[in-house]
Amino acid sequence: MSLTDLFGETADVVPQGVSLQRSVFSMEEISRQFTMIAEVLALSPPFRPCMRNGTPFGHDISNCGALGWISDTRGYRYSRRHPETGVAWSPIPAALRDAAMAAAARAGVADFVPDACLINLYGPKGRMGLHQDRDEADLTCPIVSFSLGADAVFALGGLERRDPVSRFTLRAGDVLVLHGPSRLRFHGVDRLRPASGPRHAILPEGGRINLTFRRAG
Ligand SMILES: O=C(O)CCC(=O)C(=O)O
Repeated sequence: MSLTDLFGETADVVPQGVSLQRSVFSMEEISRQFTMIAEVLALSPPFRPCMRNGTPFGHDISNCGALGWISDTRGYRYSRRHPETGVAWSPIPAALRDAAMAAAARAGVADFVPDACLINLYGPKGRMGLHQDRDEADLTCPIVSFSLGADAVFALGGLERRDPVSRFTLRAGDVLVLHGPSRLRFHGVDRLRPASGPRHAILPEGGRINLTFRRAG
């Protein structure tokens, strides 16, 4: 049985620790979120990270919050400063932080206070390989992820890379929380449906913005 089936109508059989919250944000709220993100990006401009072997990522990122996730030839890690400007990240806008805390609470996690928000800026051909989020100090804190812009085909696996992967669509306004026994599930983005979803000047050619809130420190 795939998560597409599971998430279709029968939310009671979604794996423990996976909370898919559909259409949490209206188009007006998404538009306000785009504005907040644009303000963050004016202070913490998008940059293209690379893997440890020097291969550049396929998309730009930035961050807000006390800590920001970066990747370069020294590996994956959190940093207090933008790797190119050397300036501290701007704070997580209060409305976004509150929305992330509310999403965690709906998933059953009452005390989540994010100190890091990774901003993934996918172009129309954006994707992200299957991976685990494990650079955070406390891996018991949830991951709260907002989808904005184009639809994405999201891949969710198990706790081992070789575990079966289920795929389902994340649309603008959807929120996904991974917590508890699902906190370390492998996950990734197979592809976008670039013609879908709301557009914004942040991504003039279309694409998707993902905000991933974490407790990093
Ligand atoms: O774009 C997404 O929905 C997933 C992002 C993600 O997995 C990550 O930033 O670690």
